[in-house]
This record gives sequence, C-alpha cells and structure tokens, in this order.
Amino acid sequence: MSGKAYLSVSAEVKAALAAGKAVVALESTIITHGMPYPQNLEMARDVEDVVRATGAVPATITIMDGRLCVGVSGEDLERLAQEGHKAAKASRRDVAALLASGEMAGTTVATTMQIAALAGIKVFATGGIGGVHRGAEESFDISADLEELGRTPVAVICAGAKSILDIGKTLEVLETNGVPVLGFGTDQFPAFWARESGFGVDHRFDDAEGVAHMLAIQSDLGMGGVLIVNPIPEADAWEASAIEGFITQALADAEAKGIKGKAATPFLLQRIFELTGGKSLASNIALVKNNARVAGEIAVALAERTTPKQPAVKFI
Ligand code: PSU
Ligand code: MN
Repeated sequence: MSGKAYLSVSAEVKAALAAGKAVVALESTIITHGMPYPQNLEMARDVEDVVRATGAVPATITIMDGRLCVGVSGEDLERLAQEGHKAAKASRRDVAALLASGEMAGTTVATTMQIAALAGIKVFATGGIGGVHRGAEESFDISADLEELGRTPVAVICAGAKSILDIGKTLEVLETNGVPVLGFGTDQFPAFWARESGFGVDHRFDDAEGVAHMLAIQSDLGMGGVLIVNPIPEADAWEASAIEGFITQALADAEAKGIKGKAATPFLLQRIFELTGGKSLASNIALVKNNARVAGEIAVALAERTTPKQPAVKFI
C-alpha cells in the first residue's frame, strides 16, 4: 500500500489535478495554532477566495478522521477552526500516529508539503515558515520545515520568517539543505511583519512567469522544494524596530514559563498578538492573502507551461 491510500482529495481538487489546472495548497496549523477563533475561520475562507480569484483551485490540507485531507468542506473548516489549540499540531514525525488515532490536526509547512506532494500539488501558500530559533545553539530548536524544503518538490510562497527566529541561521540551514530562496519583487529576505530583515535572497524574480520557468527547471532536475519570499504589502507592514520590543518580551515570557519544543511557535504568536493589542493579527491576515494571490498567479503560470490550451494535433 502506498501513502496515497490515506489521501482524501475533494472532488473539486481531484478534477483540477486531472485536467492539469492550477491548484494551490494551503496549510492548517495557521488555522488551529496561528490565529484565534473566529478570525482564523474568516481568514481561511478569505484566502481560498483569493486563490480562486486568480483562476487557481485552493486545496486546504489537514489531517482528520484518519485521513490526509486535501481540500476540506466548509463544515470541516469550521470544525478545525473551532478546535483551535485543542487540535494536534502535525509535524512530519506526527503523521502516522495521527492517522492511527484519528485525531484532528493542523498541518505545519513541513507536513502540508509532504501531503501536497503526495497529491501532486506543486505550489503552496502560507504566512511564514518555521526556522532556526534564537538560541538554537543551546536548544537545538530548528523547524522540520527546513529539512522538508530540502527534500520535497513543492514551491512554498511565504512572507519570509518572523524575527522570533534567527533569520541569519535560518538562511544558512536553507543553504545547507540546498533550498533556493527566491525574492518575489525584492532583493531582501522579508521578516514577516517587516518588509526587510537586513539579509538578502539568492535570486530575484519580478513576475509569476519567471518563477514558473525556474520551477519547471527545478522539477526537470529532480530537485527539492523552493522558497519564494513575498514581502507584506506596504500598507500593512511594520518597521522592524517597532515589532522588536514585542518579540523580545514574548521570548522572555516563553523562557520564564519554560515553553519549549512544538509549543514554542504557537506561544510566541499568541503572546505577540496580545502585546500588540491584536494589531499583529491584521497584518498577519493581510500578508497571507498577499501570498495566496502570488501563489495563485505562479500556479496558473506553471499550469500554462505544462498543459497546452489546445488539444495536440493528431497525425493520421
Ligand atoms: N510561523 C508563523 N505562523 C505559523 C507558523 C509559523 O508565522 O502559523 C506555523 C507553520 O505551520 C509552521 C510551524 O510550519 O508553525 C512551525 O512550527 P515549528 O517551529 O514547531 O516547526
Ligand atoms: Mn521547533
């Protein structure tokens, strides 16, 4: 039996994949652990609409009822959003155990990539990736997202990484894992709420067609994932210095409470939400939508490269 036996792909996503149409995978840890209810549900629905507006089909990915779900119904999305932190947070190591128990889970970037690849989806939009945590030289806390990007052939569109992480070390590990980092209309690696981090990207692309061309070559070479970083829209961005104080405070609170491991990222996100009086959430939602739009455009450009619009001429 192959891993595909555990997939439940929605009729809409199945039809789009069979026809070679554009599909964009969306993760669900951002729903369960990244934002509070009901904003998480509203965000999940809006992001699907943004993908549709580009002509691509959204495929929200989750683990539920012992299945790897690709494309979830409105009802299931509601269940997941309401469950919030009570749902599991599924990293790569958790997948088999969660399929065995039937527990509901939000899938992280790593796990969403794994499931997307199994379903044949090549493009995935999220908010920010996990990375190397500050102080990782002591804690060894490096997100499984970085390893997955090295091995799984899915393009991930994000707004960079939060500066709750050590961005310099995160970029070093991405390089070690052979992950190309493409700036979408930028030379800078963005820091999630801030458009700039002081670190550069490996290569810059200014349009979706250019990215699709690169992705097609990456795929021909049989290589792994690609990270495409898309800065938060200017209107919703923060100055790095304005958010740094909240980040330092959140990190100090995590340390004082002894929060570690898989609880670290959700705790820090929640704490920054509280410290900014909820303002960080509005920016977070804006950047996810912006990534969904760019991912949709890239998926459409990729589908146009690989699927001829006219049926091929037959020689008789
Ligand atoms: N960063 C965010 N928001 C998120 C996450 C990261 O700004 O919701 C989630 C993503 O699902 C990511 C995961 O894959 O946290 C990383 O968790 P960890 O650091 O435990 O690997
Ligand atoms: Mn971790």
